[in-house]
Amino acid sequence: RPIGVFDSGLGGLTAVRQLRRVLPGEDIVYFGDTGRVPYGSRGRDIIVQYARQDIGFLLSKDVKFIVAACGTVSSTYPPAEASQLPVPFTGVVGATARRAAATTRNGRIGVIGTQATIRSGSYQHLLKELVPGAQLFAKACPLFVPLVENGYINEGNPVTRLVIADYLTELRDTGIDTLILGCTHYPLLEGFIREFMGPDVALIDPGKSTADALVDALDALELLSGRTEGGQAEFYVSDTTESFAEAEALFLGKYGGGPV
Ligand code: DGN
Repeated sequence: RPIGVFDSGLGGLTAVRQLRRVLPGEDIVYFGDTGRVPYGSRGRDIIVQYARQDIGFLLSKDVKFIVAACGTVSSTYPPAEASQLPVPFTGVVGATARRAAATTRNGRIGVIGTQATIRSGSYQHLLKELVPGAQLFAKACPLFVPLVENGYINEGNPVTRLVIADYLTELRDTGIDTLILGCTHYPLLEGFIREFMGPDVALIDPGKSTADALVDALDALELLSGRTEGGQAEFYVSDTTESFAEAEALFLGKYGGGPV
C-alpha cells in the first residue's frame, strides 16, 4: 500500500522529493488541491474542512499512512481528529520543531510561514516545550508563495530580494541561530534566504525533517514495504492549470535539483 501525501497545491511535492530520497522503494499517492490553493490565507474552519476532504480522497486510494505536507494544514488540523483516522497521520510541525530544537545552540529560533501557520502558534507552542527558555520569533511571509509559484526563484531576482529583505530584516536582527522554513514553498527560496540571513543561521526544511522522521515512524509501525528501490508515485490534483507541468517540475526539482 502507498504512503498518501497531500498539500493545498503543488508545494507539497518538495516533501515528496524528500520522501523519495529516503524511501525510494515506497509507493506514494499525492493529492494537490490546486483548485482551492492557497489555504494559508483562509480561516481555520475552511482549512479543516478542506483537509478532511483531502484526507478522504487519500483514504479512497487505500493509503497506509497520511502525511500532510502543508504547513498550514499541519498547524490547523486538530490532533484529536487525526488520532481517530483509520490510518496513522502526521503533519510537518512535530518533526520540524524537533529538528530545530536539536539544532539551536542559543535557544533563539525563528519561524516563518503562511498567515494561518503563524497565527495558529503551532511551532511556537511546541518549541517552548522542546527548548526550555527558548526565545521565539515568528513572522508570516505571505508573498513568498506567489513569488515561488510565479517562478521568481532565480538567484539575484531583485523583486524576491526586496521582499526577503522586507520580511526578514527584523528576524535577522534578533540574533536567531535557527530558522524554520515553515511552508512547503520556502525551501525553493533557500538560496536567497541563506544569503540574506548569513551562514551562521541554520535553515530547517519541513519536508526533509518530516521525511527523515517518517522512516522511523513507518519502521516502528511495521509499515515499511521492505523494498529499497522502484517505488511508484501517482499524482492527483483538483484542477489542472496551464502551468501544471512547469510547476510540477519546479517543486519536484527536475530543473537543476537532480533526479527524483
Ligand atoms: N502549502 C501551504 C503551506 O505549506 O502552508 C502553502 C500554500 C498555501 O496554501 N498558501
